Amino acid sequence: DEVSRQAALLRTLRRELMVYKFGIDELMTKLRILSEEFDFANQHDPIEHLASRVKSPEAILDKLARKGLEPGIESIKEHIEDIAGIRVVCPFVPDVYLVAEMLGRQDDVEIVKTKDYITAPKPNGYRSLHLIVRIPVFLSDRVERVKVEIQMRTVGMDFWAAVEHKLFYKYVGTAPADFADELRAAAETAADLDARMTALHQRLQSGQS
Ligand code: 0O2
Repeated sequence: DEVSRQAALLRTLRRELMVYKFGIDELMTKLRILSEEFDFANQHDPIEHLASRVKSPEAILDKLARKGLEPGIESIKEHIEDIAGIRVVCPFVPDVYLVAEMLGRQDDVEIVKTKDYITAPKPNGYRSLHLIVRIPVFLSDRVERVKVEIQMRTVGMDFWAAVEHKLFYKYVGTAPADFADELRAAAETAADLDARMTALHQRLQSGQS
């Protein structure tokens, strides 16, 4: 019946999720190496901090339902692209593109999809560069290529996204109309701050003061 089918799917999912965690482990090592080595070579660390998470089975099933898809392991693997998620927070906007480029140059990293919400912010003001990458994970008896979503943004964008997520992202019902305007204006203030900090950084780097 429906209940035992759901329980069986959750069991399969928990086993599969382990491999997604390994995908995260592989990519986190790559990102840490880029951070440390770029800093050594250029006296600038392009990564402020890193975070990661594997989406919970419950959240995966919720997202599947939101997309109107039938529950099943194949459908999950195909349609839920952020089961494994990494967040890369950078000091400056150019660092976001630099890290994305350095990662994309690696032979074993396949960039499946890029969504540039920095160049084209979402209507609510959300900014980030999203990459869906595929990375091989070498298991005892096979190689699995797992998809990982990497969200890359500046500290300013991260501040806005973290607070907005708490307030509204999964808000059910309609928030007052001026909330949306206020939120978008706040995102623009954060972007302005990013631009000012980037300009200061570039002046320092070019030796002017
Ligand atoms: P959660 O709770 O963060 O995990 P797709 O995956 O391409 O079918 P989706 O999910 O709309 O469609 O893709 P998109 O736009 O790339 O967004 C994926 C993730 O980006 C979201 O995951 C959020 O983490 C983040 N995100 C996207 N838009 C916003 C936003 O407006 N505000 C904030 N704070 N975060 C956002 P989840 O699973 O939707 O949510």
